[in-house]
Amino acid sequence: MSTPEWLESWSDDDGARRVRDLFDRSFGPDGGAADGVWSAPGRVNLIGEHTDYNAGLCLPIALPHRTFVAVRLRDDDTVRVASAQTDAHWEMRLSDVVPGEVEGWGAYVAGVAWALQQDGFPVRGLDAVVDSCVPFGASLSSSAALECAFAVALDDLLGLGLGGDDAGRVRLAAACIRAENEIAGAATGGLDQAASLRSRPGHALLLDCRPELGALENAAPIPFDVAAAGLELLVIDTRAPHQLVDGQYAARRASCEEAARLLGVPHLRAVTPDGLDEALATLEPHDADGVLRRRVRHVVTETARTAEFADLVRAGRVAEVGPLMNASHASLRDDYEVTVRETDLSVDSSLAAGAIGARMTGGGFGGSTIALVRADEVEQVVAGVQRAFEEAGLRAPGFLLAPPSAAAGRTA
Ligand code: GAF
Repeated sequence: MSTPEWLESWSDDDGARRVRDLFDRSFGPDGGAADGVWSAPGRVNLIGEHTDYNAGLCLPIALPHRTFVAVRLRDDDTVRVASAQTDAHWEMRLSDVVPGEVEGWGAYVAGVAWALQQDGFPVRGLDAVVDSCVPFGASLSSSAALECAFAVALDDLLGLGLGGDDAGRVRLAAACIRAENEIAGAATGGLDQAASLRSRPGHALLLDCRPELGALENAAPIPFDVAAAGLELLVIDTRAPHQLVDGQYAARRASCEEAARLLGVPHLRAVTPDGLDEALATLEPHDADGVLRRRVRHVVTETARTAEFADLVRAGRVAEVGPLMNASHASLRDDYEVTVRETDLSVDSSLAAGAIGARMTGGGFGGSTIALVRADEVEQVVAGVQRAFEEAGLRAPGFLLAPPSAAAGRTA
């Protein structure tokens, strides 16, 4: 069997050095060094999947893997960005940034500047570079990490005063969500941006996405000390290519909105577990193939599982969450239909090799899974997954460990 590949995170010093060097190579000759370095983490969601846009509960943690940006403000409104991951510079004037008109990965950067400008802040152009150890296309929120790193950079450089407390960070998260929805054109909910901007080291963040809740009522940090329980959270990047991600994600969201409309409720959070059977019966005449009912069953049961998971963690009973993780994966596989062969195999082989719980994380259609594993069994689980992928003739997965880490902020 080949040696497992570990996807290491970078230290702050290493990340800062990389982007400062890249900045000097890309823009230095034009006018000096970057004004500073900022970074933002990717995330894994412990449980509560496809619930954020249904006003439900989710429970992410920030990863130690971060996206680093070095930024220098300009006097005009041009945004120029270079990335270690691609040769081509991305450039656009802020005045040309409008929904539907921005192509390429720079949309995540210019979109944040645009959204802050829409909020009335005096945003200017910038020269910037990006480098990242957040795996791309792995459902670990590399896009949110990019947006959030720029959000804290602009906040700092323009003196907006939002990054210093949670209420301000909620506004930065809202700008990042607008950038993603309106400029990058991905109809995602707010889970990823909240995780990247509002997480705390050593904690999971219980997000309650009901729109009627005030910014400070909708998130509660919960101590999540897996190490104290003798456990590790293992993340497995299955490297499954994303298939039709945008269309499929938008289709799931549209089904939920259609079901809520048929049920006469503002969102599916309004359907409680006690009211689920009645809601399914109401949908039946409109739902010949059963798709709407499966989607609703996932959303309602997933929020209930998330509440139970959070209660167990709060009670210091983290070692008992395994069955909830497994039930979440089964629901995402059978009712929400967002898993693929690789994520199912990763979960099944993690459990067969001794994990106490496992599930896909993020939007699905490929991407990563997580497994809660006894600390002295990590190697055994990694070997079991690696072997299962080899035997199935699949590309080797990547592995990382995920202690709950810090939110976005200034790095240097
Ligand atoms: C993606 C989206 F960006 C989030 O908003 C969330 O819906 C998640 O999929 C599924 O829980 O990460």
